[in-house]
Amino acid sequence: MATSKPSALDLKQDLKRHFDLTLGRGDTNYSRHYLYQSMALAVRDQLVSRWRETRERYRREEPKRVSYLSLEFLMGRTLHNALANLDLEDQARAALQDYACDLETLETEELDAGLGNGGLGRLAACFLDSCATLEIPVTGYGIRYQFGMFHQKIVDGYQQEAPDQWLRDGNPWEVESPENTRRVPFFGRVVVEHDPQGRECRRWVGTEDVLAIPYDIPVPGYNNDTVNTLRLWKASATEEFNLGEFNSGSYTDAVSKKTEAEQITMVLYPNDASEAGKVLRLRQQYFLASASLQDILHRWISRKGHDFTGFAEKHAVQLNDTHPTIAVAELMRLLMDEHGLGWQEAWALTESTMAYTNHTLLPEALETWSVSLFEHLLPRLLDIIYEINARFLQVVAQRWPGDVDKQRRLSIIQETPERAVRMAHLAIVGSYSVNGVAALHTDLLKQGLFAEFYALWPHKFNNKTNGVTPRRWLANCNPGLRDLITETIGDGWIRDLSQLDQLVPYADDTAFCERFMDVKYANKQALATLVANKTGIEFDPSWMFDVQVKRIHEYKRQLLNILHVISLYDRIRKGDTASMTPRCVLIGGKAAPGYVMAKLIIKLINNVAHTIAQDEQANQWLKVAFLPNYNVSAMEIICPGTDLSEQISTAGKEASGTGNMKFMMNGALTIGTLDGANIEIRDAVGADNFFLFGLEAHEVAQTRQNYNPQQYIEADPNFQAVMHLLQSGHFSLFEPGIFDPIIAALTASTDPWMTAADFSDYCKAQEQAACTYKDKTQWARMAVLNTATSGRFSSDRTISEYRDDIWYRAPEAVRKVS
Ligand code: DL6
Repeated sequence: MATSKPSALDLKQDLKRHFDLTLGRGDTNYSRHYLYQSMALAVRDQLVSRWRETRERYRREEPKRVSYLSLEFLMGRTLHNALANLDLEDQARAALQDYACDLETLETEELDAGLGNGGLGRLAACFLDSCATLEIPVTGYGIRYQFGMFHQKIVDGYQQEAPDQWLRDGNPWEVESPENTRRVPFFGRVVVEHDPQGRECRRWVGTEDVLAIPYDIPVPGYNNDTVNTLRLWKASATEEFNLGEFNSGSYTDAVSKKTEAEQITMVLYPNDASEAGKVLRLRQQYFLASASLQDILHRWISRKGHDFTGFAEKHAVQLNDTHPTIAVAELMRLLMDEHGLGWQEAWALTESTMAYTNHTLLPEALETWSVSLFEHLLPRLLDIIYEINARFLQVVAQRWPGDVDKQRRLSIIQETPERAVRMAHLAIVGSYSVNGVAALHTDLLKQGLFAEFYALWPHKFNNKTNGVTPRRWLANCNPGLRDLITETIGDGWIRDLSQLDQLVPYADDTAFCERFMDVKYANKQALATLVANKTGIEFDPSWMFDVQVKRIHEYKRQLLNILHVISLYDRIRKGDTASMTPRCVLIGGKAAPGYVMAKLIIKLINNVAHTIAQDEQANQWLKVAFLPNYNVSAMEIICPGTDLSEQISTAGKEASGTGNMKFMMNGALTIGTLDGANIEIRDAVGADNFFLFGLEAHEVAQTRQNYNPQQYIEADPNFQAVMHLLQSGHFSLFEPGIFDPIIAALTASTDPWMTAADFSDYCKAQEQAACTYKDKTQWARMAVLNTATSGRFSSDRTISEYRDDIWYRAPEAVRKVS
């Protein structure tokens, strides 16, 4: 039965009750912060009954359940999304009337839930929205990091990191669920015993356990009554452990053990540069996998007992990258050691339950864990991995008899340079489905990184091109465009984004195009305000807004972008402005704290921006800003106000990209390489409406054989001028030589990112974009076409494909592939 919607008066009363009673605030103290908290609680009340009904429905109907295991969920803010999905925006505005505060202002009180690094974590958040909207019973399982993605400050052009205190004022969206606490073992040793039948069995003993306490966050679908759950685990020390230590008089040891246990969920992992960090990271991964699988099994056992027949028909576990892949071995352990199944039965069940998504082609991002670390931290899991590997290598030997090299390459255990567990291999061996996240990416996995696995099990491999939720990334963040689209084609597109194709004819409708660009102009004003507030740089909304926001990484080539900016600056200084289009360049993103080169690139961007800001002549044509602390909330202002979207990674390196899709939906044109989902974006919008440049993935590989960056510099006077400015210290007058490492990397024949190879072609494509921008009619047409053809990039489409091809694939097919 559908839950009734509250009136404005109901919501107002709930708001007041929470303000007065739950939070105990008085009439004279209408601080915005407490008002936000009260509104969040009032809206949560509305979610709670739907949430309970959804859980009851799932219990009654027993549909197949999907568990989405991810070390990252980059949720951003919740209030606006919840109001929009519940269709309560008008009621909330009315309820606020007495408090002299508008909804938009109130929403800025909420701190972003930044429990992710970038695309992978944000994808998980978009997927949760789509699953609830499509009414698929999916539970997200993750970690409740006390400190999420660090807060980035820019001081003298350098990135500085500060802790992200997102839980400082509590989190009104979460509900602690202590009755579902699970116990996760670590350390200890494995002993061999014999059961009454004399069969050998192995037991993990002497473990130091940590409690996993769940905090549940409701995930509402769009305008339906489904509310799914995101369950985040917090680590806590066990009571007995503390008592034991206290009784033996070791108060300080007890406290330090407690702190050690609780450190597991203290901080989102920023990089894996240090050994100490590695231990913590593996502990996080196992903690998440074990607690979540125990949760899933507990639900099964409480209904069906220890008969696991049909378990795989009722459960799928999607592994978001290799991070939670230890789940393959942990499910085996739980089924065998805790629930008495034999190896064959446990394995059949495991490999028809697990599905793995790969998100990267970068070899350095493929996780391995040293065997010695495993032995110390998770000895029983290592035991099981060895057994999985031994059985798997028999399959390899049968398929390729005598090919020892192949066995070595495919083995889950790598022997050199140190013995280590290859998590991607464990994921592929233990899963019935392996998918990439864009067509090119999946092809490259099949032809390159995982070619031998593909030869062995072609049926496991499939592509699921990423998508983003059109609620957050169009309807909610761009109300002007939402209203224009809805007025033109109705509001069906919010649930079915393919309907945007009805806008295609409007690309030739002058009045529509004018309104479309009026909305864009207003969004550019909002973006200019954000940039001015955060950086002091004034952007002119009538200029072209050229934007690159994403993690700072050499493969994403923010360096290429800033080299082009330097070339424009050089032209202005030389007076070559006759054909120039004024532009505002915005770059934003965080570098991993230990990634020295990425941090130096941020410094270069800031120094170039500063030099240009000081130059009156340059300022007539060019503004450059680096936006500090780029996050989800900032993107909600940035993507509606962007004209030109920079997607300029070295071809073959970006698995998919999702920012590219957000920009496209909001009517930005892309300048990009044939990489990741850019290829599919260009196919959808048409080559004429995309500014393409650069080497293709296969050309990158060929060019690398004999790469000579100097040759590209010498062939292009523009490039020479840029290098001259850089080398002369023009952007580092007070810190001579600081950019030498960048110059060295750019000019090295070993540069994996091939920046020099693409520079000239990139500048040509930029020139083409600048010329096109001058033709307002043409630009508007292309912008409308980008929005109109973006339907494919909805995460609803992506999730429908996961549902049909992976999660709800017929059980026979599942059995066949396993
Ligand atoms: O699939 C989501 C997202 C892709 O869009 C990006 O292209 C890809 O870089 C990112 N991958 C990761 C994983 N680790 N690394 N590197 O974040 O996934």
